[in-house]
Amino acid sequence: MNNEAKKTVFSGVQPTGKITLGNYLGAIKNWGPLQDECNCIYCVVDLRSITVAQVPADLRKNTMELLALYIACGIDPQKSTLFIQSHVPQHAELAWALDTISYIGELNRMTQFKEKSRKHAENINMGLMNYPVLMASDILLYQTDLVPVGKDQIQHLELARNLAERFNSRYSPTFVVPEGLVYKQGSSIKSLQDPTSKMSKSDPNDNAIITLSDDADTIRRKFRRAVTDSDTCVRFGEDKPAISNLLTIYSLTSGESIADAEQRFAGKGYGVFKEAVAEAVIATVEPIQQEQQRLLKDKAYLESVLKQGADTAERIASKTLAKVYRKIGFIPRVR
Ligand code: AQP
Repeated sequence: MNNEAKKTVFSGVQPTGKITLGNYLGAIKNWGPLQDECNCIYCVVDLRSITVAQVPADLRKNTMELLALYIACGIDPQKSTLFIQSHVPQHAELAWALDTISYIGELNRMTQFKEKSRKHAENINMGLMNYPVLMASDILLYQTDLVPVGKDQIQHLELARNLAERFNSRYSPTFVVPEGLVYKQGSSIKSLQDPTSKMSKSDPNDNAIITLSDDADTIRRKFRRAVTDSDTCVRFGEDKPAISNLLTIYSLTSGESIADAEQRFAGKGYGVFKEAVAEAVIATVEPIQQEQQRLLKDKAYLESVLKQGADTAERIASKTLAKVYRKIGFIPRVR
């Protein structure tokens, strides 16, 4: 397929801490397989991360680790565009223009804004409220067709679609209206300590999350401590949120279907099942960790990926932004 006929895919993860199994199974794992049939653009979303206070040295470290992780998870810089959001200034510039067509009421209603405001009551900043507009800017700048996301981001994607349509109807067709790509399995991996809430990097309870940098013993210990449901049956179902979550994790990491796993663990009890989940996760993350560590030692290579990615991204982004500015009525700068 030539590049023109391919759909454009955009997605990203914030370098806000240790990347979780939720980020991996709900997002990054799905990115690699799209590379051959789509034009894929994957971003380390650092501008967004500062809506919650970050320690500068940690942010730098997390950003490079996340880039290396993308590649270790199978994103090939020769096939996909990989870059850091703050390297392409058009993201912030388009966000400003989109801000002027976003309503305070619609941003105020965002579930994640409400949740993060509760969690960070001491720092309810404008960026926290505005961040879905920045996310819309990320997506719309690349004339994105498809956005692979976990369930928690659907509401933000809906805003991106609304803003695209609003701008298109106020001026004239400018943006592609993006579609979400939410996978049936893994789009909402839950906390190991509370299966009613999602697994999140920023969860203060370390036992609630598996991170992609956890070693084998830590992973075994966390699954051993994972909460379970009241009976002892390994079965998927709405009445069994904890075991359903573990079954989903097992299925996505072992490749076995949930129905087969239910049969395999029938009558075996939770202990045996949890051990198997841990081993399947370890077998998935260990090769990724090794490759990530190898890449992190090759700073020159990572920098070359970033340079090439930012150049490609900026070329596309500046074209879209120029079009937006023209439609709004801004006078182009004379060069
Ligand atoms: N638990 C999850 N299950 C499935 N998908 C998930 N994602 C996040 N958590 C889960 C998906 O990962 C992508 C990147 O997310 P992000 O870093 O941009 O922000 P987030 O959704 O806020 O992720 P976290 O881990 O919860 O970060 P913090 O704690 O910093 O807020 C998205 O596609 C998301 O859907």
